[in-house]
Amino acid sequence: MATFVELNTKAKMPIVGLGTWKSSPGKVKEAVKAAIDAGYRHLDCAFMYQNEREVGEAIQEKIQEKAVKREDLFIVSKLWPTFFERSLVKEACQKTLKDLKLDYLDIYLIHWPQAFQPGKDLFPRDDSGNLIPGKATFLETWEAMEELVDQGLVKAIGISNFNHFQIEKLLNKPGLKYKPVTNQVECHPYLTQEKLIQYCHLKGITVTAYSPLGCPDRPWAKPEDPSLLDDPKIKEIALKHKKTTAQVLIRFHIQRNVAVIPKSVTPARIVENFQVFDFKLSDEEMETILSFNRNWRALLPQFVNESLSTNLVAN
Ligand code: 1BO
Repeated sequence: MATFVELNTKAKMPIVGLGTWKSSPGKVKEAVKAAIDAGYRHLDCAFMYQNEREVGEAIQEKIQEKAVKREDLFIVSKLWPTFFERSLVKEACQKTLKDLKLDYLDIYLIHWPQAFQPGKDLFPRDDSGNLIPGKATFLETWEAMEELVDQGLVKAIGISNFNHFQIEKLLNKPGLKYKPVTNQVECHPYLTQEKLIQYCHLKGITVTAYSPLGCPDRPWAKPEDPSLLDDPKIKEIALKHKKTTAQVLIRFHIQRNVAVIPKSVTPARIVENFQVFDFKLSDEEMETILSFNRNWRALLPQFVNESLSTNLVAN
C-alpha cells in the first residue's frame, strides 16, 4: 500500500500528515517534534492557525539535530482570505515562510474560495456582525499563487474547501498555468464526499481530508452532535482489527487514496495515528463505513453570514 499520494506535478505527498489547526502555541512545538520522531513527514499548517512560528521552531530543531532533512519533509500552508488581493499574496506567503523558517513550501493552498476584506482581523465584520467579503476573486488570487511557483517560493499550489463548481471555474480559467494539486476538505465517514473525490480524481487533483476524526475538540460542538470516535459500528470494526477507532478512521482515507491529516498534540496519540500501515479494511468494511454518510459537517462555517455560506461549503 502506497504511503504517498502522487500529485499532478509528479511530487509525492506523504498520505498521512500532522494537522495543526487548533494546536495551541505552547503545545504545537512538542507535537511537531513528536510527529517527526514518529515518522511523519507531512505537516499541515496555515497562517490562520496562528501557530506557524512554533511549528517552524520545531522543524528547525529537528533539522539541526539531523533527525530529518528539509527535503524529506512535505510542508503545506494556506493563504487566508484577507490576503486574496494580488498585491498581498506574495507578502503573506513570505510571512508564512519566515515563521516556518523555510525557504519554500511544498504546497500553498487557497484556504477558502471566498475573499474577506483585507486588514488585521481574520474575520472582518460590519456593525451588524456580518462578515465583510473582499473584492478579489479566487481566479485573480490564483494568478498570484502561480507567480509564487515561478519565483520558487512554493513547489505547488492547491485549494481548500472548494466545491466542484468552484474547481470547474478555476480549471476553465483562460490562461491557467498550473492546475491545483490538491483540494483539502472536511472528510470522514459522516461526510464521505464521494462525488467531490470522484470529480477531483478525474481531474487529476488529489484530495486531502481534514477533521478525519470529526473534530472532537471543536468549541461549538452540541451535545446532540454525532461522534465518530464513539460510533459503536466503527468501534466494532476497530476491535476486529485490534486497532483504535481513530486508526480505522484514518485508514479509511488511505484506502481511498486520499491524504489525511489527523490533528493531535498528545504524543501517544500522534504515534497511534501513524500506526495505520499494518492492517487493511476489507472491501465490505469500506462499504459499511461509506454507508455511514449523513452529510454532517463538524465545520459549518458558522462564522459567516448566510449570503456567503454557499461559497464556503465544499460539495
Ligand atoms: C477555519 C480553518 C479550517 C481548517 O483549515
